[in-house]
Amino acid sequence: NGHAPAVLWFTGLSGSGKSTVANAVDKMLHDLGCKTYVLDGDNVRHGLNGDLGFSDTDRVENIRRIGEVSKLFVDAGLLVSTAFISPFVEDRASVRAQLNDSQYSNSQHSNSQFIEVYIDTPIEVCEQRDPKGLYKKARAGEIKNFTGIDSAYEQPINPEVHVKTAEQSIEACALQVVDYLKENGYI
Ligand code: GGZ
Repeated sequence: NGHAPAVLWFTGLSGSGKSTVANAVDKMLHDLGCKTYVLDGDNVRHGLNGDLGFSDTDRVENIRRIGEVSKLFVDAGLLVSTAFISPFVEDRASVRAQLNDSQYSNSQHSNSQFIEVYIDTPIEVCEQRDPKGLYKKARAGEIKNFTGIDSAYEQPINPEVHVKTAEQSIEACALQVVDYLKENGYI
């Protein structure tokens, strides 16, 4: 039941499907016998990061802390999936560097411990889905600094996995991630 530990770092807009795909991947990995965990808004933004909002500064700190927590789980040997917008290229690069710098001391595996998964869903589709009515509120000016409306989302430049949820099923999206792990010797 060996697998190489790593973080699957899902990034994308609100409503893009990050949590949905991350949870589907997590279930598939769990069924394959991997030790896994999912970090998302529900278990991090309400607890550890309950003091943070959505200013650029707070988002940077949000991602920094999630990077540190991910590293602990990876050190413990898990395949961790994180599902946060993580809108800034620089912050994702920092987490990547942080994970890959520490890997040789703590792991017998040579694979990269940071796998960027871009959940690439057009904003029009996210806005149409609007599961929590947040886009509507942002358009009405009731929520400020909303990603994609009046706060930036910087697309990944060279993600390890590029997933298009508007074009295929959740199952197919999740399989795309699991296949990447298989093809690259993680599982
Ligand atoms: C973006 C916001 C905002 C603003 C509240 N901008 O669809 P959701 O509801 O469940 O996911 C969004 C979540 C984003 O939190 P993250 O921790 O992933 O963001 S970041 O990585 O940028 O720190 C959305 C909700 O919180 N939400 N206000 N202004 N999303």
